[in-house]
Amino acid sequence: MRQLSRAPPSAIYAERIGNQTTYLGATDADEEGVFRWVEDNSVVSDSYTNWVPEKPDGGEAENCMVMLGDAATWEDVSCVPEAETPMNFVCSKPNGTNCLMS
Ligand SMILES: [Ca+2]
Repeated sequence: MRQLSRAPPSAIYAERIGNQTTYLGATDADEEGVFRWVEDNSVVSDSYTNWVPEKPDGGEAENCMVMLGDAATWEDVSCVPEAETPMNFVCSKPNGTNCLMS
């Protein structure tokens, strides 16, 4: 998953994902209220953040961080998307390699 250490290049995200809500790869499932990147378990608030004001606020029912396509801000949502609205995701990879999913 894509770990953000700075503001995302908005033009690239806008081109690739448009206006769709996208899973960024951070969760507070292990410790409520402390979002960590799945890539290396580092705490999100130790780097760049862009939460919607008053977010995250979903408690134990919302443990996955998403970026809202229209504003590139973040919210906490359920990690189990509804079947009719599958979740998009962003990942990064070195040139010449495949993007691994787990
Ligand atoms: Ca939570």
